[in-house]
Amino acid sequence: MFKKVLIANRGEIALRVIRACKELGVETVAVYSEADRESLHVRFADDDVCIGRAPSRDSYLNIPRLIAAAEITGADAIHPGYGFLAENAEFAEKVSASNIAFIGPSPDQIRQMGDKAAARKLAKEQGVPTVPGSPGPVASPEEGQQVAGEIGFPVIIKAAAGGGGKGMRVANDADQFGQSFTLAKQEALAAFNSDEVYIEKYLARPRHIEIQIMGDTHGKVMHLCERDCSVQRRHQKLVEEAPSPAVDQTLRQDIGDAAVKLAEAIGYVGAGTIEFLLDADGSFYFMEMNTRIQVEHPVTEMCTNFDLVKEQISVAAGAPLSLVMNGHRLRGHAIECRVNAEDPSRNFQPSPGLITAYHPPGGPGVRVDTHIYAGYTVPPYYDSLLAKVIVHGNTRTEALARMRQALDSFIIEGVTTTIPFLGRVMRHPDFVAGKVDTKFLEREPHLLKDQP
Ligand code: MV4
Repeated sequence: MFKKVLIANRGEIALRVIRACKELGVETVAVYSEADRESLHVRFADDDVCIGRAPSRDSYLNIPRLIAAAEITGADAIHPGYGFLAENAEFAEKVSASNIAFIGPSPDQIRQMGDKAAARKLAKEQGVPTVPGSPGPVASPEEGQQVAGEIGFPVIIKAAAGGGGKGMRVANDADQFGQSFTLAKQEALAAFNSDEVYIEKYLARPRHIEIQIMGDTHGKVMHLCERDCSVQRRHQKLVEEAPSPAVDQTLRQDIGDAAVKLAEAIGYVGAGTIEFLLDADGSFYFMEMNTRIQVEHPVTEMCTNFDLVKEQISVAAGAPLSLVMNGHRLRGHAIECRVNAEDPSRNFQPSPGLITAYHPPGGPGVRVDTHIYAGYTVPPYYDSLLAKVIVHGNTRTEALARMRQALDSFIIEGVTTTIPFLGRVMRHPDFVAGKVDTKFLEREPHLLKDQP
């Protein structure tokens, strides 16, 4: 096992990783920017290093400083968390080249899945269902028109280096295609420094279903059920749950097997997520793979009774997947709501500032992953996630009642939060019925307003 782990991150995920390390008896190093001096991750870690000014490119994204911080403090491993450098192959490479273990997959695995067109090709070769579309990147608008003509409109043009929705354009007909193609290429070049794009048939109202997988260095890969993340706004997930109300045991086995097959094909090591689109007729299609621990991992932890972050660390240290994990069984239902310092009625405008009062919800089956406290100032430089409320119940109905109760008794004053909005989502008949898709919030704009 490692002796000392440096956490190359901040906020709630830094605290989450520190907790896992403490349980494993591993020492921890926090890194922080000048804006994060008062942060709890600094207080809870055994050692801490200031790595630069507030903007992330000067601190949490500065590779040489992170590696220097690990060397100075004698850390033998780095956990990247999510966001920042978590899926940066060059970072993973430089960490390893400095004789420090990267807690995550190999640089090659990160690269293979970072190229979304290549990942799609690999999925297809492995017999994992993909949406009908171009076999690889599409070079010219003429070639694109031909592919679109074959699969039929509407089509979606996606950036090969993309993911998470950037550089994506829908074309409804042949007339629109040329412009959409050009715009997708421009957006892709600006965002990812690569204008490579590929084309898929556009599904109108899919659900977002993702499979949690975990692989070890001994060639074993397993999956830990799906998460349903269909409630999103502009590709930001707002609510996640496990298991999905739209997935039965047969479908779960089929999607899970597909995910494991793809991960095995690249000898995947560590925690990963394979994203699928689920169509109304029950067909599922590979979308992309994320090679990191995700924000929404706690819903999987709650319904499998299994610690994914501890497993990430022990697998990175060379341990085989634990027996506990192999014996895991689904129990009950878990839901997560992301609480952000944002104003839903003002286009989710960020609301940084001083937290003047704070009281978290509690009770059976209620978990709050957060880094905030009364007197903490939410800095304007980073994402606006304040807390994740995760509930577990024996049934989805029980979990839903727990979530409503938890949100209603969550006090955060001083900044505007998404708590009242989340409460309305938890009471919406379509959400209660489990009948949501990725267009849910577009159809229900009144949910964004306090006075409906
Ligand atoms: C799609 C799609 C419909 N058809 N692909 C959005 C994020 C990126 N990873 C892929 N995305 C989509 N790909 C086909 N062929 C619809 C989306 C999409 C979406 C997917 C998951 C969750 C929310 C979404 C919101 C809008 C569009």
